[in-house]
Amino acid sequence: MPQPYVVDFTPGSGSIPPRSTADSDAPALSLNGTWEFRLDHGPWTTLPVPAHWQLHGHGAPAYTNVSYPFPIDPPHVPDENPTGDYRRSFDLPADWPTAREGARALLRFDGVDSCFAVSVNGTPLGHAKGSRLVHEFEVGGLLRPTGNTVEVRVHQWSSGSYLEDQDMWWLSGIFRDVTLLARPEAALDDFFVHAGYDHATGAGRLVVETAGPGVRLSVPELGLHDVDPVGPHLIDHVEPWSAEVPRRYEAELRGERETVRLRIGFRSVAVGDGLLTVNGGPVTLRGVNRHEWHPEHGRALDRETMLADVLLMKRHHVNAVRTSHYPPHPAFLDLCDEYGLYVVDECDLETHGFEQIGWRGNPSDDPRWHDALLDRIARTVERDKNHPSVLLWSLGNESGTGRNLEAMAHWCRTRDPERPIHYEGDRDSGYVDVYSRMYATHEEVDAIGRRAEEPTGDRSLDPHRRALPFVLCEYAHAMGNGPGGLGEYQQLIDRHPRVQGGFVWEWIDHGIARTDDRGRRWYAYGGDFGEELHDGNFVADGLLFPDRTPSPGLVEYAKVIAPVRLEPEGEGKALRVRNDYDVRSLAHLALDWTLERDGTAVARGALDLPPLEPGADVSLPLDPIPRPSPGSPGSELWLTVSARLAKDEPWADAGHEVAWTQLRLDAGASTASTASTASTTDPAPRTPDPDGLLRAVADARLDVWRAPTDNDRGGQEHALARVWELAGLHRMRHRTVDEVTADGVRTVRSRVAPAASDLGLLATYRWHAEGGGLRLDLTVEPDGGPARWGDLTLPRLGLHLALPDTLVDVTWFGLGPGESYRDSRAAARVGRWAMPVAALQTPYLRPQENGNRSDVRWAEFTDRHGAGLRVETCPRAGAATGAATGAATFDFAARPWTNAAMAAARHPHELEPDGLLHLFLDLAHDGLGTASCGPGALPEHRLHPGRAKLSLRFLPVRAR
Ligand code: IPT
Repeated sequence: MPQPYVVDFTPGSGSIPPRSTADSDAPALSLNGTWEFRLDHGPWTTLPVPAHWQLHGHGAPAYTNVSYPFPIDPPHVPDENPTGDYRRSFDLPADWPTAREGARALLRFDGVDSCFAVSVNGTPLGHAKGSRLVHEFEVGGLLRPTGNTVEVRVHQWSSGSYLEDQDMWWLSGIFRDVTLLARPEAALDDFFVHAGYDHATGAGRLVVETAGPGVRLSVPELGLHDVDPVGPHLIDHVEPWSAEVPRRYEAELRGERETVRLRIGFRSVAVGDGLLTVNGGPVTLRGVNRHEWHPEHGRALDRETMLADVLLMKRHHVNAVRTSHYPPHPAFLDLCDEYGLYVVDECDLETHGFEQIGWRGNPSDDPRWHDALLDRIARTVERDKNHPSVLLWSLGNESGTGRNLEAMAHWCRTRDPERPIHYEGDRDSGYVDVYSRMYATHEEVDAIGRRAEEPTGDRSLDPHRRALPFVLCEYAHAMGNGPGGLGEYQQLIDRHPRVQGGFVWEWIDHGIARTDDRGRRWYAYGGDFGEELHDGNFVADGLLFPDRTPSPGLVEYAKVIAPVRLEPEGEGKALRVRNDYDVRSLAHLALDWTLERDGTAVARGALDLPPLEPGADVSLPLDPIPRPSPGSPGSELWLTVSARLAKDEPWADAGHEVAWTQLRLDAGASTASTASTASTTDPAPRTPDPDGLLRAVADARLDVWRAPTDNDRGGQEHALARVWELAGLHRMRHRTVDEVTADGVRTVRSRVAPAASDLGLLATYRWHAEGGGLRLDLTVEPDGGPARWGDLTLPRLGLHLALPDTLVDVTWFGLGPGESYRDSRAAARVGRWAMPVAALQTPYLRPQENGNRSDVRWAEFTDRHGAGLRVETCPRAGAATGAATGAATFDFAARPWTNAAMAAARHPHELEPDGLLHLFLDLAHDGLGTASCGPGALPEHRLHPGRAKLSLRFLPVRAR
């Protein structure tokens, strides 16, 4: 039987009421470090604090998304309830104020998962639940100068676990800081800074509520010296705080025995006239959902990791964070204040698993849980109320609806009327100030933008909800390859003032770092620890890989949300520049340009950029840029214009690129290259034998399948991957219909089709010698016409070639340098790129289609001597133009394993090169979409079979 406190409905007992974090000069003693530890009354050992015991060899991590990993039997938990005993001793520093001097002391826990009891020197202090919430206990009278002992008993499961069903690893222990805080007599225990900004007058209004008597406030920069904190202090002119210009004023609150340092940001948040405004102006949230994650330390993050997140966000133009789904480590909010990020601070609350039983018994609507829920929101708001970065309070995530949520909203509104309230789970939005949805389709977002959405369930709430501003608290599920369709969401955000942006799900893959017996590092996901119930790699759905390398999805997002738009106009004679910042002018940016002939820079320069105000745009003539004489036929001249930081910013160095665009200056010329770089000066070919290569080329076969992406696998029984598999697209057979050679042209007609189906594609390959190599003209058409295929799309349409694996490098002219797909290619730019084949691969945590390069004019695959194969597009006599699949460019991917091997592997390190270089030369792909959680690819990005043509020339490349 568990101790009663583990499974009662209370939030705990014995702790002091929640209060603000403070940067105080009162003595503090960190109790982080090595503690004695034992699990389940086993032998004593040691464990670091902060940490999760499962990541230090005690028990194992487990991942479930929605499902509770224990029976839904609230408030009870199973008998198997891992319990960790922690203890350590400590001495007080010499200058520690003694209880005789009237000083108190508090023992502060910033995060303990999920329930704990604490005692000092043998005296119990109390117990608490609320894993990501602060709990502080009075210990003053119990302390002695030396030889103090603190003991903490932590339970993995508790009644609190029912309130903490977030989509993440179940990890236990003291995972945030433990600190002993001296509290002098008449301490400044709590304070509430209200620093409003009046955008009409530019004035600031400052009120600081404090608990202690005789407290004085100083804000030297504003001429306030030792004033009564409550004021109100009206300051004629202040510079407001915003994510774009996070201006803060240094201040001090001075009590008799304690001084607290404040950094005040003046800003006002409001919802009015259907818009969410900061400092009087509407904001566009370019956000991400951030779970705290480190591949080795789980949710025990150090400041460097938090800073790394903030810097990466700022460098990728992210301006808002939803702290999904719990208050973050307090230091993270300091960084958001300092560097400038808007925060939706979310309460540590999720009861999602109740959805699986029709929300029966949901704590959100059960009066027995009232106090626990109210305690959670109070701990959230009280701790974080003094951060200018916090714009909205969020009641929690996926907790259904109910009276307790309503009571939380009411409490919040009373305690802090200056911040609007967010909660997505109550669709009717009766007690919130912002209408929020997750994974809404483009169509629905458009309807909401027009205020033409479906009415509320309870019709009486409709006028309220319809008048609210809208945010997508989650969208564009960044799982695996994708998300597709970001650009189209951004167009809706740009078009509709009501749609004030969104938060991509999510910031980082929660992969757990492991090393295999060959010393290779890999990242574990659900199921890798033998969990009986788990949700696989659904925990790996971030814009960053676990090691914080940006994924192609983040690079795409950065391009799509760039706060400056550069658009060529007037047939390339001018450039339209638009300032999409909310408050910042463009004075901090500089424009430069580069002219490239076939990917090689031929000229560079700078352009004057006027300091445009937010929302303003201007057309800049491009005449200062020289137009070199036309190149050889088929060559391409591209202009790239970039807006870069003119000076260092706290989050990036001068020169950091904020926005860019490209335009072709000799447009109209054929995109096909005839100027082969294939050198013919060296008559003695080195490896590989060029004729052998051309023979391998001649075995090229039509290929339509791709290793399913996580998005292809999404959507359960309607998952595309399943539909394609049922149709047999992964097991196409080839039947040669006929083969004729006439006038030097070998024509092979083939029918490509899966077993047990009468669906098929007719492929006609026409091969002939041309320019020292081989030319292929391929035509594909659906047997019996496209109608036979109904709704069925093709994963991709192209060729598969098996080449020797001695080809290890690739150089190409086309979109790059990263991968791109038809609905995720905004970030790719035209250029000449080179990298090893290994670097073409994107290591999604579960192997899947990746690494595609689009709009390629030519590509060379070479061995370490520089010899190999060149593939180029070539003009097709009487080529049909205009058809989506009749393009004069191709896509390619190259990898040392097959698509089937990729689809079968569970982790990238399991993939073994099979001795060949598999080259995929494609006409088109089905879009990526975001169906792993959300809508699939938009109709215009689907690949329906139709008549398609591809003309390629294959040439040997000889070693230089
Ligand atoms: C949504 C959750 O809010 C989030 O925590 C995460 O699980 C996400 O999905 C998917 O990764 S809930 C979903 C049922 C829409």
